[in-house]
Amino acid sequence: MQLSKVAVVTGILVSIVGSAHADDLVPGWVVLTIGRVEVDSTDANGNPWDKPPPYRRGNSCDEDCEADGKVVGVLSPLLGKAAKLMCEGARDPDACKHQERPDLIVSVLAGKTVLMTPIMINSLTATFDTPMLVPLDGVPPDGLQIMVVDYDGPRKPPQPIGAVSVTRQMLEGALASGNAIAFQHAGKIISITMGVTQYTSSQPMKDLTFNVSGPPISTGMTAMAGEMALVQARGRYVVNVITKEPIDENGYSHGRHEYRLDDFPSSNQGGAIAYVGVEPIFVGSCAGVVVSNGGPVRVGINDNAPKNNTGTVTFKALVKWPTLEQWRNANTAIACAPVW
Ligand SMILES: [Ca+2]
Ligand SMILES: [Ca+2]
Repeated sequence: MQLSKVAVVTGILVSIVGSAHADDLVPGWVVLTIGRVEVDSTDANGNPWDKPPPYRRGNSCDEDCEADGKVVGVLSPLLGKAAKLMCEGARDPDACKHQERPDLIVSVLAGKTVLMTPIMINSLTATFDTPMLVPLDGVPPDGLQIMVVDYDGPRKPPQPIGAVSVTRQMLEGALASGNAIAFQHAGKIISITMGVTQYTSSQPMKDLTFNVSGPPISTGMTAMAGEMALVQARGRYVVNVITKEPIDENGYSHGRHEYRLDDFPSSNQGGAIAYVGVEPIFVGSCAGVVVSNGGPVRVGINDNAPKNNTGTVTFKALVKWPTLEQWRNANTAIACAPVW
């Protein structure tokens, strides 16, 4: 997802240097770890989660190739036929072997904030062990909504399997007792467990130099869902070997589209970028975001043919806990000021 909106943070620009810290126990913030999930093999109507072949392709087990063909076929019957054949041809024979097994994602919802696990393909049971950062003050009165869904591909709404509510009292009780929070039989969820631990932040700020002639590189840091990733960049380099036009970390808007990374089609070519897991973040001089999907933090520039580029970008990256207001606007760009 491209971040376009900037959160209205009350007058304070976030900066990395001002937020650097050592090992910290952060009172009022807990880590909710989604553990083991088991679900029924049929939906509420007694049907399998996914349709049988040929309604499938790639990792999207519920794709309807007939419908794809008909949609495109409105423009031209020949194109419609081609679209249907392409859809069927793209099928991965193993991706959807088991139509009774859903493709599981667990989402944690609080107001506008959505935190998510990775996907577990073709699973009636799955152990996620996905940590998520939750502020006790951010838990709505009726609790966090924990939703288990079957992911049916990017063009369909996720198919609900079941949902449970986790209240602040449950989180505090689990934290005090050390016992997992467990639910049985909620919708088509057979069971779901989650652990609660105190949040401690212990990742120091990372400084690194990126050579612009390579693909994105790891920073060695990992952000969990609900944590804030802050990245700033500075550099002067060349990505166009013909014109040799020097650019900086903001890239250039007249750069050619075909040289941009697939994940940054509308961001300046050559600009500094970052990924948290699979989540793309355009950095430019500085960017901050509370992430929905956790994962390793990588940095690079928006260029899919970097081999002949020359120069370097200096990055600073920090993963920490956000403010309550920032957490409540997860996945919205946070105004960020570079300090060198
Ligand atoms: Ca489905
Ligand atoms: Ca599915």
